Amino acid sequence: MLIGKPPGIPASAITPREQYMNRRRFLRTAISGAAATGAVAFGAERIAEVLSPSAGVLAGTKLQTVKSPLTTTGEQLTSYKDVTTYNNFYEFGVQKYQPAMNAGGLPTRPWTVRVEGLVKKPKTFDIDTLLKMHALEDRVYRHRCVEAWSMVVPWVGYSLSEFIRQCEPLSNARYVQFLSYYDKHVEKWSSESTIFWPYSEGLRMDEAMNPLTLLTFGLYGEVLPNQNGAPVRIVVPWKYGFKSAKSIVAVRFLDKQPHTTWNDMAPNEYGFYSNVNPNVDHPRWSQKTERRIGLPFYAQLRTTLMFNGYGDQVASLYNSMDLKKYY
Ligand SMILES: Nc1nc2c(c(=O)[nH]1)N[C@H]1C(S)=C(S)[C@@H](COP(=O)(O)O)O[C@H]1N2
Ligand SMILES: [Mo]
Repeated sequence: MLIGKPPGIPASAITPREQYMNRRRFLRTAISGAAATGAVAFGAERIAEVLSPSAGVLAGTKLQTVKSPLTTTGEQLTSYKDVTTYNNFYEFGVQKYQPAMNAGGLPTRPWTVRVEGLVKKPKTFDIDTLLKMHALEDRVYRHRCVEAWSMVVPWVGYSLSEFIRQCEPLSNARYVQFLSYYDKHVEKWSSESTIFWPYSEGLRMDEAMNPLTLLTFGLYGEVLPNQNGAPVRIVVPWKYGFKSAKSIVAVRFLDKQPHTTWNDMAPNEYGFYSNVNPNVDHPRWSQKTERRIGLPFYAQLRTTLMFNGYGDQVASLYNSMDLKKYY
C-alpha cells in the first residue's frame, strides 16, 4: 500500500488528483462499476453519432470571423482535442471525458434566449439572430478552472455588452443572471450530482459590460461543440471557469445579486465574484499555481496570475473592494 507521496514526484503534481476527488464529494452516490462500464460503451456510440453528418449536428461548421484587438497574444493554444474532450459540464456527467461523449443529444436548433427582468420589455432572441447581431471575433483567452488547471482557447464571439444594449436594461438593473438549458431527459447525468438545476451564474452589470466578457458561439473558428456549451455560452476570462455558463437559454436583469450554482453548493468555497486570485486559496487547496492542460508533464506547472493576467483591463472594477472578503 502506498502511504504518503511516492519519491521523486513533487507534491504539486499530486494536487490536481486530490482536488478532483474533493470536487467529487458533490456526487450523489458512487456509480457501480458495471453501470459505469455501460455508460462508457454508450458514450462511444454517441461519439459516432455526433461525428456522422446525417445527425445534422452543427458543431464543426466554419464561422466567418474578424480579428480582435482584445485577443491574448504570446500563448501556445491548447489543442482542439484537449479543449473539446476535457470539459466540465455537469449536466452531461461529472468526469472530464463525459460531456464529449454525452452532449450529442443537446438540441441546439431551434434555440432561443429569453431576456427578462428589469428590461424595457421582455424579448426572445433566436440563436440565428444572435449570431448576426454583431461581427464575430476570434479571441484567444486564457481559461482558468477553479480546480487549478488551465488552457488557452481561441473562442469566437462578440462582447456581451453588444447584446446587453439590445436588451435595453432599465437603470436599476445592477446584476445579470444567466440560466443554462435544463432537461433531465436530455441531461440524464445531471442526477448524478447534488446540484440544483438549471445551472445559474451571474455578473455585476459593470462586469457584464466590460468588453472582455464574451458572448461565445464558437472555438477554433467553428461552431461550438455541444460539450463546450453550444449554441451560445458566456466566457469571462478573468474569473474561474465556472462563472462562464454554458448553453444559455435565459438572461435576467436584476437589482439584487442572483443565486449562483457553485455558491449554492459550497458558499465558503465558491464566492459570487470568483476572480482568479492567487492570493486567496480555495479552502481545500492553493490557487497560487495551475497545471496547463496538454503540455508535457514537466512543463505543465505555472504561476497563476492575478485576474488571470487581465488586470490591466479589469482591476479598476474592484478598486474599492477587499478581494479577500469578496472572493
Ligand atoms: N451549464 C454549465 N455551465 C458550465 C459548467 C457546467 O457544469 N454546466 N461548468 C463550468 C466550469 S466549472 C468550467 S471550468 C467551464 C468549462 O468550460 P469548457 O468545458 O468549455 O472548458 O464551464 C463552466 N460552465
Ligand atoms: Mo471549472
